[in-house]
Amino acid sequence: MKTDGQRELKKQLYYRMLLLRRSEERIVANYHLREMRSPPHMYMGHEAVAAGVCAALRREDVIYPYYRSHGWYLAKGGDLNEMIAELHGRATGCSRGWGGSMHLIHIPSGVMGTTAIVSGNISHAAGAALAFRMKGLNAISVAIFGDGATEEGVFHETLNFAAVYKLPMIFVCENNIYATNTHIKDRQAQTDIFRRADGYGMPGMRIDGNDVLRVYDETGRAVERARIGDGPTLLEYMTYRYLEHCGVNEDLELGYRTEDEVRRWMSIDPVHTAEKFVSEQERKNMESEISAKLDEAFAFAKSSPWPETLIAEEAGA
Ligand SMILES: Cc1ncc(C[n+]2csc(CCOP(=O)(O)OP(=O)(O)O)c2C)c(N)n1
Ligand SMILES: [Mg+2]
Repeated sequence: MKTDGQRELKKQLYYRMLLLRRSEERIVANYHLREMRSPPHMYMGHEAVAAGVCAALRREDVIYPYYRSHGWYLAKGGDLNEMIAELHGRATGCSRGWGGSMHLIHIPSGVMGTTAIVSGNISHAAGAALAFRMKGLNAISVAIFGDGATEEGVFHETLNFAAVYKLPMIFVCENNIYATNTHIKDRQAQTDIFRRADGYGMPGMRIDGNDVLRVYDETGRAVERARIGDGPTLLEYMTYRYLEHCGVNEDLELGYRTEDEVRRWMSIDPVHTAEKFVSEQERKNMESEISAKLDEAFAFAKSSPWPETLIAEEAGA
């Protein structure tokens, strides 16, 4: 029974990661058509973090991701059609076509809105956690951010506040070593982000963010602590971004990282590593299901109307 449950979990985790990866690949493949005009911060390489964290959450739990957001939106259960329509600036998009890639939202599945303001979402997540406490709800809130965000004041203030009030929340840092094109060693004298937790009186740990089962397990423990009233945890997931900081291209020509480094991370690719969780037939079925969903989402986006105000403006109204 337990083994069946484990296998089902692994299948679900793999499916989730595959959906994220294939969605990103489709966005990359179509971007040159210039029909998606919103600058995308691609998630490729990070998939195990969003998939593992979101699998450990309930639907009523909420997430506050940052602008590298496609993976988080989809992993928590956001609507694919609405995301692709949003990237195309259409009225059927999750932000009615006005927000684009950095402003995804899907309240029914607990995606409370993504933001371009580095660290801006962290205090919002604490606000939600405080509201859950005040209303006597059992839900938890998750703040999601990059390594660069930990250099902002609001990160530190929110850790302190959340620890003092033992808020039902989790701090998830995706440490991909770079903030835009600057290495963490050129930005922080002490680069163990998880150690900041100790200074504020909460547990903190660094975890392999490319190992989806470990992500799921460690998040699960933090969720449990938050849910029973033991307060927040800082989880630092080590992972790597494959494409340029913003956009759909590779960026080796910029010279801030080496081909060797990129190759090393790709050799422990989270999606590829988890292929063994499913049979060949299951993988093929998942591939065709996802491909069909993406065909539908792009067709939906392209046939959707523009936001009305834009049409009115074009007509000179
Ligand atoms: C408050 C604020 N300061 C600066 C920026 C410009 N900016 C956008 S992304 C970024 C780097 C953030 O890096 P990190 O938090 O590591 O996330 P990553 O992009 O690596 O996922 C910066 C400085 C911003 N959007 N908001
Ligand atoms: Mg980073």
